[in-house]
Amino acid sequence: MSSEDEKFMRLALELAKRGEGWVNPNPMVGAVIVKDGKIIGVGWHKRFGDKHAEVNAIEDAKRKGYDVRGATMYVTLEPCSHWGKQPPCADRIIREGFKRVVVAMVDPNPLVSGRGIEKMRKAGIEVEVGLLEEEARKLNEIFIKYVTSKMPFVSIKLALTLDGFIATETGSSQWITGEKARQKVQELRRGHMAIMVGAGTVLADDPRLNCRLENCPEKVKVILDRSGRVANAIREGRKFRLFEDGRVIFFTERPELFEGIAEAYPITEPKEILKKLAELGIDSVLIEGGRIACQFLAFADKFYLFYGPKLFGNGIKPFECLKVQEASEAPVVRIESIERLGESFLVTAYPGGG
Ligand code: AOF
Ligand code: ZN
Repeated sequence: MSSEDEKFMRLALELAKRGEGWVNPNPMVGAVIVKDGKIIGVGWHKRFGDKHAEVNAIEDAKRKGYDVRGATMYVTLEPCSHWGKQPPCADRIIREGFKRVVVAMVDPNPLVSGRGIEKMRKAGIEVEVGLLEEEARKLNEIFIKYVTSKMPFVSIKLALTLDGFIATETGSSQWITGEKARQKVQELRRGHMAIMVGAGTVLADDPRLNCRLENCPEKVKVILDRSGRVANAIREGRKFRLFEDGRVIFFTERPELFEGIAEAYPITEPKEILKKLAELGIDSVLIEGGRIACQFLAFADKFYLFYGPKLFGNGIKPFECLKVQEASEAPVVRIESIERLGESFLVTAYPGGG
């Protein structure tokens, strides 16, 4: 594959990213159609349930008056072969007479996984697979986890002092990181369907837990409230900003307290909570409550650790539940990147060493 191929696939990946937040729990997909070295159509998946990227690109080319017969399609995910909310793209590509299709990655969806590629090859289309695969897999890490395991992708976000505290002894934490870091959190929220915190955070900070960027869909707000403290506070007349938009879901031992207030499930075990969220069609959870992070550590797929330029000396530690005694037995993470954000910095990491 040539550097030209790579250039078109990079564009397809960029286009795919425009669907971030809007397409979940489906994948972000981008497609570019090239004929005689010229881009004649582009498309991406815009919204869950809507037309797929491939079809949007074909329609774009036609709208501009081009004939796609004999063209090449660059697509970030294998074209689908099944009937879902949309008809199979592989069939459409065959019908339209494409000569060549370059695919970044095989669709991990068990309903497709190779069948789209096979169909197109059988019809005589030249199909190449694996161009910028690593980038494509990273782009859709949430989709891959969800569609293969039926569990949501779990990200743990923490705002830490330089000496590793998420709050002082008295519970004060506003603010540890600066404005730029908090802006970045908004971007993380865009990519995740749900934001999760504990009742303590709701009572102490009254967070909105929404995404305030332009072009950002509403979030599902998940609150862990074992004893129903938020419900009691509401009955006593307190108002919380998280109810201003989006769907709110409580996990509690006292669902009856939430009657007439919000959706509530009598589940408190972390794994069961995640299973329930997956069942509700939620593919990703950004855990923002530092105090609940440790309970979900075993299920974490990614860490976003924001460090602010402060020292608390003592206070609340996020992973105290670990109680590591032997340094050699500590869980290890693989640091993916370190990004400076004004006076703060962000460490992005995946669990596990290597
Ligand atoms: C998308 N957008 O651009 C592509 C997808 O229910 P459906 O018909 O929307 O099918 C969803 C599946 O189709 C999805 O899980 C993935 O396997 C495949 N490709 N999906 O939402 C797209 N190309
Ligand atoms: Zn499709």
